[in-house]
Amino acid sequence: AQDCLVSNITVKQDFDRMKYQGTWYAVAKKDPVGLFLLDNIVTNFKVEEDGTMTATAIGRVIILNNWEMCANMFGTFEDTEDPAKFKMKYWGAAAYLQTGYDDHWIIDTDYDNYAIHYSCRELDVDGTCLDGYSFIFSRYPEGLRPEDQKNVTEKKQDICFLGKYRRVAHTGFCDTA
Ligand code: DAO
Repeated sequence: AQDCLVSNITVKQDFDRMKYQGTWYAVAKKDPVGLFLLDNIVTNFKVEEDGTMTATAIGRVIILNNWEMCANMFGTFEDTEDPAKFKMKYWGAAAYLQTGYDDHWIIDTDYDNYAIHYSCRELDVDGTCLDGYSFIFSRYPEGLRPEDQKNVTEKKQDICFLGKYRRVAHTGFCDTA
């Protein structure tokens, strides 16, 4: 949407939550106000037996004045009339981690390589997004395939976040084992 109205943003057509399951590595992120997940962000989506989509996420965070840790986060997704637009309730494994209730839109994905997520937390009076965040996910921690980059850049522009992303590093900081 070149007018940047949130109501004009288009999402993935006929989003298939079954094919979206599994591991996604955040390779870039546009941060919201009150940034939480810093880097080493890995999510795992699942469809439960009743059809509900759920996710776990891990990532490096800094909480309570410079305490660096890996946050284990959980999310459950409420369906809306659009199959690619969800409401996400999220919380942490520990009480001092962030909780929230955000929009969770899948702007585009090919299920096998890349996904573009979008969440606007606060609408401006003119209908544009005043505070939002977005993850660019890849099935590979090394990043996007070169052939997916053009499309991802176009989608960043469509959601009016082009130029607002930072790279999300995967250094092994939150790797278990
Ligand atoms: O990092 O600044 C931020 C905002 C993101 C908050 C969302 C946290 C966790 C969500 C759980 C699962 C799915 C992606």
